[in-house]
Amino acid sequence: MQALLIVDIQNDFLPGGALPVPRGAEVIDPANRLQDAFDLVVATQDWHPRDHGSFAANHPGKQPGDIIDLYGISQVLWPIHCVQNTRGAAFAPGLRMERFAAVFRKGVDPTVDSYSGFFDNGHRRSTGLGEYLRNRGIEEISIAGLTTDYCVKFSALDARTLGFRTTIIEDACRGIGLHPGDIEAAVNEMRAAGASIVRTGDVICK
Ligand code: VGL
Ligand code: ZN
Repeated sequence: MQALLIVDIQNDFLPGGALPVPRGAEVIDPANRLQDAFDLVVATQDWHPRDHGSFAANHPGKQPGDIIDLYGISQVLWPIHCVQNTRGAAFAPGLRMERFAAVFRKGVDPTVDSYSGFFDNGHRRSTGLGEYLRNRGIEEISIAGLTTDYCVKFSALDARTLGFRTTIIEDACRGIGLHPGDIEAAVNEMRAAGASIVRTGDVICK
């Protein structure tokens, strides 16, 4: 049984949003077309309280891109984004949602960020995603969405650690690229962890 994991295709990560990902909107079409090739479709949603510790605005004197120690974990600071129940946190208009069997929200705890859809960055709390997929007989997870160098990457690494076969559909993902080379390095890291890197055309016959 194979699942498609759609990561954080939300307004704030698209052009015009609070933390826009270059060419982020280009993932919507492949994410839509991929869904029917899978037994199960699940999504993650970045879902922060307004006082979240990953927001630069909550640390006087700090700017987005700065790195701080957040309760013992290194944290990149971001613009305020994906605040619960705001338009920025909503899924992109145009994203097919009728096949979403479940949505896993993450980044809810103000004291710790959660790039992975499976665990917070301290690996202390599970979102329930791994157990959910395991209980439904899923052995392989394919990932599409945002962002290649953060939430896609950390979700893929956790999927590998949990023992799932893991595939990244590279053209259905886009990265932030805070520093030159970040996106390529993320792809290499996922590959080194045992993830397969494929393209949409390898998954669906058009
Ligand atoms: C993400 C930065 C902050 C992501 C979420 O979805 O990759 N990146 N929050
Ligand atoms: Zn976030």
